[in-house]
Amino acid sequence: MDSIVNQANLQFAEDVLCGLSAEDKFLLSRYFYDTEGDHLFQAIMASPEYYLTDCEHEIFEQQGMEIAKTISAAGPFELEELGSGDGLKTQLILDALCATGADFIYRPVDISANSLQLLSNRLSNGRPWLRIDPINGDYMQVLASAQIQDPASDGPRKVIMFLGSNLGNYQKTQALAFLQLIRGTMRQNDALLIGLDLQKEETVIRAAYNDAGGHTRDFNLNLLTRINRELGADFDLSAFEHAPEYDPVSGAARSFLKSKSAQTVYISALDKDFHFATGEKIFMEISQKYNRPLIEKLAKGSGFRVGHEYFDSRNYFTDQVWLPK
Ligand code: AVI
Repeated sequence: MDSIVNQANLQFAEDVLCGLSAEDKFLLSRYFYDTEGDHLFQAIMASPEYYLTDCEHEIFEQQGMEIAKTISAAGPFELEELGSGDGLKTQLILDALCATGADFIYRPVDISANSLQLLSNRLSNGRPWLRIDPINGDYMQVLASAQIQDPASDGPRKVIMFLGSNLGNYQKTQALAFLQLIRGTMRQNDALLIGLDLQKEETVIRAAYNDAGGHTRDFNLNLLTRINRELGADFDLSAFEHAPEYDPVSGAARSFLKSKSAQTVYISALDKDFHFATGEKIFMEISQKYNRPLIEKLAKGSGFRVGHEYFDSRNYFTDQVWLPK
């Protein structure tokens, strides 16, 4: 590989090589989130079609007190949030926990040190009671490491939060493995608060991943821009179109970029050409939508039982408290 690849983007280069060399081309959605990708995701969340954020916000606004009572009933705890993001929803839970007199420390885990700093500042402002202890790192690695206490220790009880239907961005087997990893760090009195997007009318889901403002399209294309910039590629963005799909049988919403013509893209960091046929697709992201049997299967398969379920007024989204079986 060319000298353009430094330590930081070696993994990126390897993943792009692997994805674009596959028979069915793919890129990993975790690479969406560079600075521009973060901005575009904010724009998606603010778009009228992207109902997920509003639904979860409504659940926390309307039922935050009940959720707070449920998760704090078993005594003092650490609240560990995986992929904390901008914290707009989290603050509703934190305030509800404070109102119920819960004894807890908030530990947001995020890959971006900058986001964590902003989050800490925002949440601390006006909340002198909040004890916050951020953990900077990839949450997979953090979970696997000792930073989050191991189940054999006798540290404080913990509640892990994984919101926003982020689980849906994992393929089924990966999602199960991830939940098993979480379960492996937990003891009997711990709990998982998880947000999951539900299967619903097709048109609603299709619109959420194909907003009229074009933010989701730009979010996908931005990954090609990132490859151009960081790996010295010559993707012509105008030669690809955003082509989302939804399969109501499996509940999988998938995003693809489709090549508008037969073309060749050169990536200098890999010193390699990649050929695209007319209509050939690059699989970009899965956003799994759930139903009760799927949820039960995931919970059971990873050693949990569904303890409490909360829904928004349209039954589009659910936040659930899962307990170790
Ligand atoms: C972060 N994740 C839950 C979003 C989703 O809905 O799958 C990412 C996203 N991709 C396109 N729009 C939103």
